[in-house]
Amino acid sequence: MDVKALDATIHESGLDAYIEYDSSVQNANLYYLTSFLAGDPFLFMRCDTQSTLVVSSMERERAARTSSVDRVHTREAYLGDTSIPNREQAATELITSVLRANDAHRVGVGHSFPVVLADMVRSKGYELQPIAGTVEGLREVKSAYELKEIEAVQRSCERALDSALSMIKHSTAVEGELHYKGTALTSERLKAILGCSLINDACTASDTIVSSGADSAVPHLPGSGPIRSDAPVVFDIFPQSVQSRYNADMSRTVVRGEPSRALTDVYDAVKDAQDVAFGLLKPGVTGADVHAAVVEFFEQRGFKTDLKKGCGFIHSTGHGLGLEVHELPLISKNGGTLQPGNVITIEPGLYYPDIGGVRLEDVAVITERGYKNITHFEKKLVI
Ligand SMILES: [Mn+2]
Repeated sequence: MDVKALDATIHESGLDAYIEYDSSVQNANLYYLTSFLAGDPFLFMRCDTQSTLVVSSMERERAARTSSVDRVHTREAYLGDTSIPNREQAATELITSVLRANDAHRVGVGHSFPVVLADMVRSKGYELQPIAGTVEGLREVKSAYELKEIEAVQRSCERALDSALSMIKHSTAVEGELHYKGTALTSERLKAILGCSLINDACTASDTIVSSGADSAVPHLPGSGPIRSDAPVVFDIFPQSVQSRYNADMSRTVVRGEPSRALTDVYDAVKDAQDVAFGLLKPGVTGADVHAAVVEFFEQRGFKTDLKKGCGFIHSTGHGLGLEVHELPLISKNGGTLQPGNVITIEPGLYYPDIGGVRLEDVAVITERGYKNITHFEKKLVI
């Protein structure tokens, strides 16, 4: 991480310091800046090119051992033993004490700094200025460590899907529904299998999508009930490593049985659209260019999009991936310029109520000369 960019923003904005007050489980920027994971809010300050954490005395030793900051201080060192029952009031006392001790009056805050706290700190005579984009910008370019961690989660994601697909491969159709070892195969059962595999790899996944038949035509419907034969089953899995906090993301669409001709055509178009996007990936190209090429490709291939009816290609081509499942850079109408070290998904999809949905999603790393696809899982419609 090149935290100098944050120092430059502080300097250029005429600020004395930058602070965050949050839980780093909730706030990816804060975890990125500190490498300190805590469910309870703590104070981070960047001031005079030094990073400081202020935590409870109970957390001091853990913060000193695990965080990446220059200094770890305790709340008690600033507030003594005084107990302030009101949470916001206690936070305000701490923040203003730390700012006072550092002679900082004009202070930058992250975009999620609580407005209640901002009002209270301002009422004590401090100037707070929201700073959007600097830390997010740092996070766009991954280090070798981050790439390694994302790839590791991606491998776990693939192992999980492999175990779920092997159940589908060993299932038989009974009146239009898949059965595995004598009982109905459901979306819920497949999600449990995916979850178990991921837990075994010290990853967690929430909101996993396993949707079949008509449900698959609604992109983010989580899916429920029996898995249909001769119909699309869309898997979209985005696990997070418990240890590193990095995420993976992968979508596949499969059919057990006989897909309709229309579904096969949709699948081929989505697969080709993904290749169109991959063909463009290199530094200097914008996410908007990549998205526009995919939109145009679908139109030329005869797959119409109707955003009002919600059918066709109705979402963006992809997104950055890291400590959050969706982060910068965007591969959409508003996508900025790609640079080496970006980790992005390429996930075109087509959705029609009468045919079903198809989505294919891989993760690519932008390299000096082009890109590297770090998703190794096969793409095969009929299994
Ligand atoms: Mn995705």
